[in-house]
Amino acid sequence: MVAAQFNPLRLLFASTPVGAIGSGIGGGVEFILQNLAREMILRGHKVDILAPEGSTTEVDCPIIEITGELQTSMQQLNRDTQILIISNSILTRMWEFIGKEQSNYHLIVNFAYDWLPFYLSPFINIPVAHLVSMGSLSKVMDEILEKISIRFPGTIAVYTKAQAETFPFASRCRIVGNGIDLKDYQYCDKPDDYLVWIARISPEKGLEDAVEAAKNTGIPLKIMGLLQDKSYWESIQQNYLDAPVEYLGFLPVREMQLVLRRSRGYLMTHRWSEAFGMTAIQSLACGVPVITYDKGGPAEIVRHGQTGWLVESGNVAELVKAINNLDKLDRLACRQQAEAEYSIQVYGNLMENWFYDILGQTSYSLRS
Ligand code: HBI
Repeated sequence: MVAAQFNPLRLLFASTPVGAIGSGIGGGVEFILQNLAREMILRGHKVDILAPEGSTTEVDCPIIEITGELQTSMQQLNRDTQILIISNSILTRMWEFIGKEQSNYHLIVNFAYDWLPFYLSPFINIPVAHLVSMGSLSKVMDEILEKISIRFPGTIAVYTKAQAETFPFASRCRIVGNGIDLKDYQYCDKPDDYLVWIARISPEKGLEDAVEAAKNTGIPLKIMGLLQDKSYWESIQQNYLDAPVEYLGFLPVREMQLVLRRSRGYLMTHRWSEAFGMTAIQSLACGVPVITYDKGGPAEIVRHGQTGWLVESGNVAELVKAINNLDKLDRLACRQQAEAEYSIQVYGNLMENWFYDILGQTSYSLRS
């Protein structure tokens, strides 16, 4: 039994090199990494976190901080992107650390969507589990991901089927979903009269559609999230001067959920194929129905007509119709779906099983 052999697991979580944990630049990955670390520690495993300098977490485990330059976000690049090895790179330093210290761990869990961790996997003597945080973005990344999916079967995990299907090796992706600690979210059955939009304020998140819907319905919209693209936000404010919108900033989860839980509905208006949509399960956990464009991960999470509405992508008129039908949805069903499918316990089991499956594979004992 593999579990006995590796109990407790000694895990190294290699975070995203685009931003310190707590900065918000790493989006959902910052949040998932901390949730998973906390859950693994609760289960008796040892977790070290390897992350850019200045990272802070609420998890009681060592953070190994790496100094240097942050990696450029893959989201700003395109399909023909070349691989950027920058000078004084945090990413290369993270993997130099791994090369030196790998014998202290049973398993590396890589959260970075970068070429280097995948390229180096065959040269590391212990298994690397890759949690891929986005769909297909570039040819060169697809190539290295495909290579690892063949060389080390079962070591690439994604959040959703929709995300897997953006890759040519979809059938070789393990689908692990996501999970949140439901204790952090209080169910609310009597909402106030406003809507919420929660994401990094950046063009691929389609904020203008939600603002237009707020203007059309006259229902106030509270906006939360990292203000990543200031000119984009300014152009929205210029184009929708009289829209009833309010930007509350990038709030920690505790404060964010206090605003989220009292809303009538949560609008997801993403332009790109969102791999998962952490905020969708946070919303369900509060009993808040989700209105989302019918693409990517959120469309797999929301049960149309029960815990939210799926709307044709970019169709603001449909968005408005869905908002006017929010009262047809059952808020308790939203909370119950989060409890059944997205609790940290369910997620912890999925991830622990994934780790043990990787460790149980003989391919590692035959590693060159
Ligand atoms: N870009 N280069 C790079 N590496 C990452 O790990 C990365 C990224 N862009 C966004 C991102 N990770 C996370 O915000 C994902 O959750 C989207």
